[in-house]
Amino acid sequence: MPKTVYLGMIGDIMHPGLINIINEGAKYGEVMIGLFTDHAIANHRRLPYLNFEQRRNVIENIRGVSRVVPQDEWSYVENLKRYRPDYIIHGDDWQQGPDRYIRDEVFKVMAAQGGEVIEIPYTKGISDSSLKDEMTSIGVTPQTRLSSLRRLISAKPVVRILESHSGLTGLIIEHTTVDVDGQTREFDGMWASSLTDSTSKGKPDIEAVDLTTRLHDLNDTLEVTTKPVIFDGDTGGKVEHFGFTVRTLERLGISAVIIEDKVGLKQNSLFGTDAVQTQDTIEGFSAKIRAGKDAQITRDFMIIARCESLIAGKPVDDALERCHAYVEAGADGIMIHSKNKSGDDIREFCIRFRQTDSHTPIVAVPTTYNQFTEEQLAEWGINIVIYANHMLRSAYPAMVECAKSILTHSRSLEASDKYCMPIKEILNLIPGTIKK
Ligand code: SPV
Ligand code: MG
Repeated sequence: MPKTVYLGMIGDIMHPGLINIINEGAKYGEVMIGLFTDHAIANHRRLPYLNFEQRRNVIENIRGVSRVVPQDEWSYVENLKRYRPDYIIHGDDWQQGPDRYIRDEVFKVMAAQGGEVIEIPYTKGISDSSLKDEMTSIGVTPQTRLSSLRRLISAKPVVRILESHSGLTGLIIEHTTVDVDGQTREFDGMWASSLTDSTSKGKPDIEAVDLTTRLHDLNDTLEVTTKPVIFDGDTGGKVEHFGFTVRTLERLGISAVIIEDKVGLKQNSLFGTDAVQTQDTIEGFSAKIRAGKDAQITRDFMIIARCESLIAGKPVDDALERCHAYVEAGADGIMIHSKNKSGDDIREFCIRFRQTDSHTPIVAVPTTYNQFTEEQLAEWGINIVIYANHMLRSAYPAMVECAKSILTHSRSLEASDKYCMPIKEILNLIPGTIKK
């Protein structure tokens, strides 16, 4: 019986370091690749450019690989117990950094099963993630970006989206990471908010900034980012126009549009019943959803129906009736909105919605009920959490304070020290800035 050698990998981008480790493994026996699924990767790294089947197809055809099996967790334990390999091979880079605990687990399981761990020197300067950084700087195709939202929804317990209204906020969302409990966290994508698109132009959020203008500006964000975008489509306009909107968004590589079931002059939902919030009929809004679905070209684009019943002061029953009807009409997801601070109405809605619909993605915008964590919202059945306006709301007070400080002191010394980033930092902020 030939010995088996287990090698876990993401296998997104082939490079000499991976070929080296496969060749090293083949010296000990038949190499079994534990290929990480999107689910295994989603909470630890960015999703691979290639999906699982594409990666499997590439890896299976590499000389020295005998078998490819899915590894569905970041931890190796389950697969090592299932396949009981004689060896596991890994680069020695896991001795340091957040994945150290993974190594400890592997040593324990292999020792218990009478197997052996082989560590080989890490190929310096080349890794999947450093190559990915390079690729990020090259960009992304519209189709890859578009389809990434659906992949994220199926791979992650909750997809985390932050509002962007400029290339700069797009860059913040693209690159900001924090380490929490050994895991790297980042945002999964961007929300093109009608509120912040309008506000950043000094205009009210009443569909006064037209689609062409918003898309023109969104292009700045698309040029410097690779993550998926969910577009706030307001009411979606007239039924006859909505199909054109869908096609335009698809062409740009936008992953989803959210349209709300309101008619007449749209006013921001967070006014609640202080403003006139008139909802469309179920039939009328369903016809708009159908018109969008009929116009759609790709399989991956999502039309998400936003229900404003709770905003308009109606009961959860009304929201449930509408959302089920919208799904029936073809909506790929629903967004339930509320300005209630307790979150009780959203929680009740989600739990009751999930009793009869276990799979349609639910989107929530917890602006007022912001005491709940993403994990708690996911427990209610929510799949996508949108932080809908926080980039603009945090920047504005800082700018006002800076302006006041300059006026007060008749100079910028105080403002620079207190409210401004160093000049050196802003000069180096944007990738591609050339230094002499
Ligand atoms: C937006 O961000 O424009 C939204 C969400 O539509 S809300 O402002 O809460 O209505
Ligand atoms: Mg809006």
